[in-house]
Amino acid sequence: MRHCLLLLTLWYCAVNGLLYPAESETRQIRSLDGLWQFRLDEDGVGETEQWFAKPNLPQPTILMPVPASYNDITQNITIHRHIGWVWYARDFFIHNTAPRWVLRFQAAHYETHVWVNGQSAMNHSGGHLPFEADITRFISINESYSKVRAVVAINNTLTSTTLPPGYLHIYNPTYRYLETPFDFFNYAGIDRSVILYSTSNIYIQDIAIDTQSINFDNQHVATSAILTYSITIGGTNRANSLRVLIELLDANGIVVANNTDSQSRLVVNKPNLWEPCGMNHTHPCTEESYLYTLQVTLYNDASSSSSSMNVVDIYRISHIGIRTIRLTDSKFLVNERPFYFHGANAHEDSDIRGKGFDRVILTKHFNLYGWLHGNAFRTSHYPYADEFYQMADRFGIAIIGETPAVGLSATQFVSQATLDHHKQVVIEMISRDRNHPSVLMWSLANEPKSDAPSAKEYFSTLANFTRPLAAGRPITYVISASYNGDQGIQFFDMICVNRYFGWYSEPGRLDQIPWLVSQELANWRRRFPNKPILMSEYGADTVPGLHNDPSFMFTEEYQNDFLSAYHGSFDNVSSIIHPDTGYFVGELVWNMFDFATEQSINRVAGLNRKGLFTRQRQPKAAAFIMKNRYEQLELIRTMESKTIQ
Ligand code: BDP
Repeated sequence: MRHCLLLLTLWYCAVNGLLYPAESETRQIRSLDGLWQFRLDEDGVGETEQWFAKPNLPQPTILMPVPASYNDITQNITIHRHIGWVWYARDFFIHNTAPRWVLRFQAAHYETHVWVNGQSAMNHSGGHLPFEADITRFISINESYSKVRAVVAINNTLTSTTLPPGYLHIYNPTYRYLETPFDFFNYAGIDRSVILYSTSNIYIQDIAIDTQSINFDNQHVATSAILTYSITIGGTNRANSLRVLIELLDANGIVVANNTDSQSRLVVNKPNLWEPCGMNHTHPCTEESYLYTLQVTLYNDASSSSSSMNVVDIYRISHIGIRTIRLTDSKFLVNERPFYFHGANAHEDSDIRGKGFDRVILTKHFNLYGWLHGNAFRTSHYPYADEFYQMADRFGIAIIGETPAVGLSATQFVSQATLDHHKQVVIEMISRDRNHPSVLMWSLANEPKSDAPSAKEYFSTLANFTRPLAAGRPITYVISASYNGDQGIQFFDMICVNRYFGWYSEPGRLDQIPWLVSQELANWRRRFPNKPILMSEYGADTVPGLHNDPSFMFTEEYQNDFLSAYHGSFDNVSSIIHPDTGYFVGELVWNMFDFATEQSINRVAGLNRKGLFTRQRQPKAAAFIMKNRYEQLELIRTMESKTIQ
């Protein structure tokens, strides 16, 4: 993927959306998660010594669970803070029951090289996004089975052109320290699942869907919707006589629309719409959203016979939501109704696993979201595992999908290599996530130094590049610069600002917060009267169990008072409380959970403690304050003017 020529990337990589591996009548799936052989390569000699070609990695090796970040699995500080190459290896068998086998990594951080049976199979640069390769050529297809050895080398060193960037310092003579200009620990390794799946020789390679057209009657009931779609077929020996059938199934499995063109439209009468939970008159955040399934069947003859004998491939997307998105100068409309984002951002982060994907953590995350009545979060500060988006589709949680471009400074804005890589990541992220109804907006960066003069051209170029790919979503980036200093947001659709009044500025001065927040929002509004505004981060570090009355910084009382101090100013300009004059479309607390960072004098025991919940997912007092607020926000009917107590 990384080596796509840039001129070709728009076409080549955009069509290779890397469909989520799904089992079907024609596809087998096999998890390669489990314990792999693992070792550090502190001298960086593994590739020269061809460790990939040996039957075992050189000793000493240890067992490493996949998926997981390797950093916190042992008691060894050297592994915890290792910088450079590590190696993973495992053997497995492929039974010769399909003509094509694909090895897929849901993500690995950061630079990854993969060998299969001693031969180079794929390289990928960047964490947080999947990559895969057809490995059929490395296995013996004439036998009934093949023994396969997969060897993976991963380097977590960040540079000025990686996303996120990092800066390696080497002190006398070989002490290595990686400076990371962002506030989360640089966890590394095979942190998402490894999957082996099969397809036929000719196969459904990509599906792109757009549900941006719905007709409403005068009671605002949807009378019909148009889904446009495009199917890409992969494989070399293409027969001329391929035929494709696209069917949309409702939640009961009944076909409600179909088509036989590979690029066309489906018309759905009286559609059930997807909406974020708690929005207007729809389901509360504890109930599921309405989802359709798109079923694509590829036949190997042009006759109209749909016999299963002729089926070459079947792929289903089971999270199709019908909804529209539109921005006005003061509102974020979903299905032509004002939507107000409320919730807490998070990190992929938990005890022991680091950034390792874990279904227990995932499910707890969404259960807590339902409990909290949150209806939105940003995938700060990188694309999350696919499964988060699938759950968000299901429970009606809105997602702002973010690239890993956190910590960009003037150095990056003048680097063509950074811009090229940023574009590549945008393509990979949008190709992977565009079919999720929950994704309502793309954030292309977090807190870049956007008041640097060179930010103007960088973000203008990036916005122009992204807009045609954005699949109907608005684009933004998240700002820490001042309203009059920022150079780049003029090229984007929405203003998302992070502010820490009463914490990083005016520490301890809770009484100043309401005025500062109101001023801040009004200033942005004056400069950009045509763009809705959202507060994408606000929060205070809180040590659970620490109390002081009157409230002092770091206590649970302070977190309560701090968050509450922002809310009156939000409500004064809220687009749902004041439908005629409001322009403020959402509030996202920083953070849902305490999370790991580098050790520093600001981070007690290496944690950012701004969570509403601890890292073990237990509530601090502020979680109850926020639950109460979100329950009340959920009750607001947009046509009525209300204030929140
Ligand atoms: C914000 C950053 C976020 C940090 C947060 C903090 O966007 O990544 O974790 O500050 O310091 O500026 O808590």
